[in-house]
Amino acid sequence: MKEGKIIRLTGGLYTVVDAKGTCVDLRAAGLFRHHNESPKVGDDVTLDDDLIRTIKPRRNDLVRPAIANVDQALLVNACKEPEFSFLLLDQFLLLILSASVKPVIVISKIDLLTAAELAELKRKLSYYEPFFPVVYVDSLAAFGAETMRPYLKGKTSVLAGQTGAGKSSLLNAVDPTQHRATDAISRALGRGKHTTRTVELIPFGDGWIADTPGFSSLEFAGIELATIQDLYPDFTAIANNCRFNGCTHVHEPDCAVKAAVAAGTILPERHYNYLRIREEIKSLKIRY
Ligand SMILES: Nc1nc2c(ncn2[C@@H]2O[C@H](COP(=O)(O)OP(=O)(O)OP(=O)(O)O)[C@@H](O)[C@H]2O)c(=O)[nH]1
Ligand SMILES: [Mg+2]
Ligand SMILES: [Zn+2]
Repeated sequence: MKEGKIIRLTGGLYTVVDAKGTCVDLRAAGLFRHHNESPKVGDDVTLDDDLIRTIKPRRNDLVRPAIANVDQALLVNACKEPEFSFLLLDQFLLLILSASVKPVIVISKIDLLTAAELAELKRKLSYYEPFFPVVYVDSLAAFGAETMRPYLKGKTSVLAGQTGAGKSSLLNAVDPTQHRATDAISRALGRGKHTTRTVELIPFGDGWIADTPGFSSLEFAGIELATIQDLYPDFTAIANNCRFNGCTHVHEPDCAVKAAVAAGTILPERHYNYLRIREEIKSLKIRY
């Protein structure tokens, strides 16, 4: 049995690359459908001449973007166009961490802010830096491509973010041999479509980068409310000082996290958005 890695999926056809770099386009064996699973981009698979036969166990498995076996997700958030949002950033971090994938926060389009606006954004985002890498890029001037490179070396990275955030532009900046299609956000949204339509792994040095379609909303279905406080490293760093084990930092007395919010050592928006996300997950549960 031959082995390979799925790097693209278009119209039910998988592109699989073997260790020598040879690509073949194949369908998946019917067996998968009976087991209610399907191969996805990033999967290591066995294949014969006609079909993908088995999927090797996944290290991790993201639903959106749909990809398996990545080392890290580059969470691309524009400073502007689309407008930067701390709520979106926190939702995004939670989703990636719940899939056990390491996030890298990428702030794109920094050329669209004045020096004062950028300084203010950096000041606020410095809160995240002890817990996650934060990188600033201007992909059009290829500034930031150099800052990105050390993070990409030898890794499989997936670009994730809103449509128009600048994912494909960033890929073009770090790898000038790439000419991924990009489009102005107003036009992309006006068409009601994403510029990038499929998830695709692109070889980069001795690693890979996946370009993906942007999202216009995030889904929390499948996330366990009871465990989300453990996915906030800034909260867990002090949660052992909460009075109760398993404190959710919502209504419990003598909560160290709420005390830190009041004292300003935890960013108040971070806790406020945490409460909003909890409500969102709760309302999902009721519907099911
Ligand atoms: N000013 C500025 N514009 C940028 C930058 N990066 C991307 N853009 C522009 O933003 C628009 C969207 O960029 P894309 O790279 O297509 O965005 P995307 O995230 O790949 O979008 P989807 O494929 O739809 O998910 C394009 O018009 C880009 O030229 C940047 O650093 N600065
Ligand atoms: Mg794109
Ligand atoms: Zn607490």
